[in-house]
Amino acid sequence: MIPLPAPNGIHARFAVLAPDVFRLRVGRENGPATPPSGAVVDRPAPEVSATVRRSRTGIRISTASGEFHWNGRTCAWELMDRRGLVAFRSRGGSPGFDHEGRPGFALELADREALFGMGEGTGILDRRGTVREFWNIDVLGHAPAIHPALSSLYVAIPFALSLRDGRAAGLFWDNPGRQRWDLGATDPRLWDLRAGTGIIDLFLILGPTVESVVRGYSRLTGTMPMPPEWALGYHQSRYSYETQARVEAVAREFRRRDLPCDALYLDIHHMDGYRVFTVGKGFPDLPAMTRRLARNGIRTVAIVDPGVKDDPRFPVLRRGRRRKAFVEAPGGTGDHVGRVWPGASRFPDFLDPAVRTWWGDEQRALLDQGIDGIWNDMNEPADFDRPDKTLPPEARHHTGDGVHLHAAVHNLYGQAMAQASRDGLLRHRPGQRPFVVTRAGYAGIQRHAIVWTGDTSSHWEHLREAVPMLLNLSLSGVPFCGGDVGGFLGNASAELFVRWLQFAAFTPFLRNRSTLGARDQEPWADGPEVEAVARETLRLRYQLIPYLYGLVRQAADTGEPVMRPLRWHHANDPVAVACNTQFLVGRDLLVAPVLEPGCPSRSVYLPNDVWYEFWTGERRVGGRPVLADTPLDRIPIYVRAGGLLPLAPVRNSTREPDGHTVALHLWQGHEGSLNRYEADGE
Ligand code: NBV
Repeated sequence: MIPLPAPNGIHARFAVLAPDVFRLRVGRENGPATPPSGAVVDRPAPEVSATVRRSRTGIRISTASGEFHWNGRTCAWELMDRRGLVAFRSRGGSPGFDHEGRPGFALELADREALFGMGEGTGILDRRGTVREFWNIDVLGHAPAIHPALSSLYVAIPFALSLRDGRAAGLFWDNPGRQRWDLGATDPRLWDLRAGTGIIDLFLILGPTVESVVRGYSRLTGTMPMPPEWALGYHQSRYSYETQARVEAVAREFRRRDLPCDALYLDIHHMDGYRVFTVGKGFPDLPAMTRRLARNGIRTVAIVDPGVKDDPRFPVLRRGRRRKAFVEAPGGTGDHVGRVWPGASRFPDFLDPAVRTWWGDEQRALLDQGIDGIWNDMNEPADFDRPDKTLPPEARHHTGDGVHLHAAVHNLYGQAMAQASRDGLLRHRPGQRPFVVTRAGYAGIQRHAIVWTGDTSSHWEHLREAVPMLLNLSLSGVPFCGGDVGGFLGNASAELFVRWLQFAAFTPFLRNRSTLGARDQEPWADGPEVEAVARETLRLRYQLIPYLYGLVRQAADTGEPVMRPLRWHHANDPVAVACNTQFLVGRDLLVAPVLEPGCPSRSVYLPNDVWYEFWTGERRVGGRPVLADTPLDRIPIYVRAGGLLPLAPVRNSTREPDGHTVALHLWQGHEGSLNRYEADGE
């Protein structure tokens, strides 16, 4: 790294990681460092040529793609692209440290600059004008309707994609402690970034396109591994299918009604008194159940929560204690004992690589009974008894590189748990792609798990918010994401359920879910009319799997997400930038879900191109809104002229092999291309 001149007491360095990717590190001389987060995947840096010029006041470092200026007296800095246009410019005496040594800095916001990404969050696509905290929390029913000032959810990804005058740039502050970004909420011209601990460690990416920034960020933090193909199927879950008999009855119903379904989920009631990795009396023969489901093409996924019941007779607890596997209480006075579903519980210290291995091996108890995938919940981690609902800030983690206090590494806990789950599956199911779903995560979570967006409520507002939420997650390096169909808490009306399912059919992770005490929400629960619409929707989803699978392959190769904001492919269309209610699936499919009750039609903005209405084949010239009819069985979808859609034939619900026929639908236009990917699915 290149040392930067700095005032006394400040230690600043800069690195050129690629002509358009830079790293700026600013700490206090002898101050505590940020614990390594593991977010940035180490790759041998290619030889990058940069010119360094020093002056009396500072330093200029330039590459073929941009130039960085640093003032050694004030620590002011700016990053410009190759045309000399500013991507980021600091404001005031920043970066710096407050009187308690907490790092922070501020950036100027340009007129009409928009800010995207930042992982999971409520609100609209452009986050400018809001406050975002990065601090994973367990929050029930997450939307402004319930929490007007909600600024944190389960996943923290301190990465923003800024868009000014059509030019994109990215900023990632790698610090897994608490961060607070005021994105022009207090002063509309200022983006203020503060952290509770650690140092300033920024990764800066020059675009100029949204695509190049997301690819650059994905190179830094890694791309998702290929999931098994069944991850793209329809999944059914509820809190809880409490007995084996009920699970088997649900599976039979799917097959009897010829409805596709690839996975059923076991929520916490499958355990013996919520003891992790155990199976309770309600499931007298789990291996026989998973075998029967498998014969019908249905996988079984089990929930795994981190809290280990503090029961001295519980073998998992005993083995964990023998290994000193649990997070320590403040001051190192024994293990921290908190309270989650099992009652008093200890928390595995997933930041310790040896604990991750142990946990991954404990998973064998489930795998041996035919469980196909792992679903990590409560891994923020949630701790019911504490006022802040998580581990004490001074609880102690033993990481690979020493002891760290919880406050400094909080956002890594869920990520490390997902890593333990995935690595364990890789070890114990060699040759099969692991299937792991997580609720919590940090930058880079895509390397370990699929992200689902937690406990929404069955409200129209939450359906509406799901569109920008999944798009921003997708822009934050997490292409494989989805939310509970129908919303989790409360009862979805039949109409809300249908509209949610129609939307989710175009999101990578498609799982229907409802909560304890809510009414049934399987596709047949609302009678034959809704069941028929659900069947058609699911069949369309299964027809699209070859297209989606190709997009997932692309995401695994480059980080380009499956779901993309209109802006992604229509950079010069000013209306497309701000669109919160539509999205693209790949380049060729535009989806305009119905997000309001009782709507016989909705307005759809077609970006500047030529489009075909999917259902009727009608040709439409874009650059203007059109009115789409939206009877209950219709979701407006458009295909770009030149689009190539590989569609699987409508298969029966067990997805039996059909000779691998795929029909290629060509939508007449100037040019098109297709990434076609096939594998055995495993
Ligand atoms: O395990 C129970 C639920 C689960 O169904 C849900 O998906 C999680 O997000 N879990 C939260 C615990 C709390 C439910 C009120």
